[in-house]
Amino acid sequence: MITGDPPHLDSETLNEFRRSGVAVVRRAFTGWVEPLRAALESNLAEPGPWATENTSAEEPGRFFDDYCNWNRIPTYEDFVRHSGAAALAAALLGVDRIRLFHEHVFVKENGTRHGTPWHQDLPYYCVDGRQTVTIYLPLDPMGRETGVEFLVGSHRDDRLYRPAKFLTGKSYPGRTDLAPPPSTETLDRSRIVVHELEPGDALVFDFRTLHGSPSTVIEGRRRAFTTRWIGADVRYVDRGAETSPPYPELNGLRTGDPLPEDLFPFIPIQPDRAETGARD
Ligand SMILES: O=C(O)CCC(=O)C(=O)O
Repeated sequence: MITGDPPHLDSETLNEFRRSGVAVVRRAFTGWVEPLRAALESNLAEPGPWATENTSAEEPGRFFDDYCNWNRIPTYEDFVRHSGAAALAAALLGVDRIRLFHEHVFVKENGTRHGTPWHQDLPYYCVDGRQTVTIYLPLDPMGRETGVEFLVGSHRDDRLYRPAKFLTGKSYPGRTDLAPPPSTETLDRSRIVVHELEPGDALVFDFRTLHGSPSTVIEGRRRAFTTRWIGADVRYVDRGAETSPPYPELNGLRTGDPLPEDLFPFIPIQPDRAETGARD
């Protein structure tokens, strides 16, 4: 197990996260890059039940994503419990108690030009609430051409867009309650930000922040390990349609119900140097 100080969150980064809905904590998890790369190889060798992958002969390269494997891949669980990610998430949200929603990995191999559609994470999920943050940990360098783009401040725009499948770009069935997301062409370019990232940096963003990535050809590999974190205000929501992750175990819950702790554990927060404060 890797130990060490939890990542330091300075007040500038915290304010940036609150204002923009996205920020970067540099070199937050550098010591975890090699162990997570190795764990991801085992995940690729043995995908979970929800993994998706492009198999179309017309599309070059390989796009792979998978989630909800943290309790079967020991390094993923170690990261969740012992990396200080929980403390970082709690500090970003200004909460005392933090729980894991799930982890999610993305792999684009050499030659892939599979973009990620503009989306917010929240409408994919069977949860709702304001205390949400993803910690996105690149396992390869990510330049501006291949990085994740964000619409700054969109977490505060008070609108959610219809989710689309990452693999096909097609809308989730039955989600006519929401309008389709805007395209790059229709977005206000002055609000788009993309951060260059090194392996081990932590890109942190709100589940409501609009983001996507371009279909630039990948040179080498582009791997990322993400963990999604939620505070106590986050509850189950019945979206009346397929969600991602699907969580069939939650069938029977009703909107507003608390989430079961065995699936979404509270993670004890280690003493931390982060500067925290109540979230507005
Ligand atoms: O890596 C990407 O291109 C997309 C990642 C993403 O959409 C996410 O983590 O929510």
